[in-house]
Amino acid sequence: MAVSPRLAGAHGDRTHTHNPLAELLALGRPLIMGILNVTPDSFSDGGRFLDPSGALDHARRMIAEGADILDIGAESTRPYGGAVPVPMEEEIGRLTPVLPQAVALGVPVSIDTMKAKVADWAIAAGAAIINDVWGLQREEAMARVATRWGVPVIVMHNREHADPSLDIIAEIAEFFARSLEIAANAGLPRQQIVLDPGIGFGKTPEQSMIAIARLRELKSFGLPILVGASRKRFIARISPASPDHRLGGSVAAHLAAVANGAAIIRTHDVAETAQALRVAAAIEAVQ
Ligand code: HH2
Repeated sequence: MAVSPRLAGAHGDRTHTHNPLAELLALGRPLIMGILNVTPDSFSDGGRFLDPSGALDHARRMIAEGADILDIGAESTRPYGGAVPVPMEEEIGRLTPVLPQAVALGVPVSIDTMKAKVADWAIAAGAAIINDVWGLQREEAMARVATRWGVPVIVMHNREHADPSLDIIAEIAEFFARSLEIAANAGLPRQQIVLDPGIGFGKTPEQSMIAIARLRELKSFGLPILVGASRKRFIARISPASPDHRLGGSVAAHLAAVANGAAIIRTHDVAETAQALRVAAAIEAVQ
């Protein structure tokens, strides 16, 4: 269901007046965030939506298929390394012909960026959510940008290198606690935060699976949880397949995540994910 994104102007005097994410979460069903990568090098769809009209067609298709939120990124994070850093001007240059037009489609847009200045630009252009794959811990200014605009932030767990000896749930919980402290110090209300265990980021394939299997333990923060397992490599460890052929594994992982308390699913494959979530919910409802 589309909830009209608010329109804020330049920051300072005019900030977001309501939180469209909170409205969506209040629907009481898992939400779907559709991925729109305007990058040449994303791990599964790099280069496919660099052309702005192709990107917007894809955005429209995802909304028609049931996306509640669009997550737009213009710099690959390549969870398994090899991402090419993109200068801020280039990241904004890729977003300029796509993001404002995507906002006009009527579902909340989240900006997937590690740079506070890009987040600031994107919110001024109409984005309603910040998605930070370094959980406010890479750039100090990120939390301040979110506070100034009054927008929600997705705080994702990340680390430079996987360490198989770690209790990954304890590590993620410690990371979240640090992010929440940063948010509090910046004056960002706790209820504006969504937590994400960061499937595939700084984790062994087994740790990615543990993060989904023990997701409930992260509910102790009392905040909504987002899971993005779409096409990720741990799937191929169990059932070898190229990223384009990991739909079954992605759906299985996302159903497990929702069963364990995830409120938002970040996916490349909106139609199939929406169908799977609806069928799982319908079966649950007739018990
Ligand atoms: N995964 C990716 C990117 N951003 N954001 C959140 N909150 N959670 C995730 O799991 C997540 C994310 C990686 O996937 P993708 O966007 O397809 O690849 P790339 O970063 O190479 O563009």
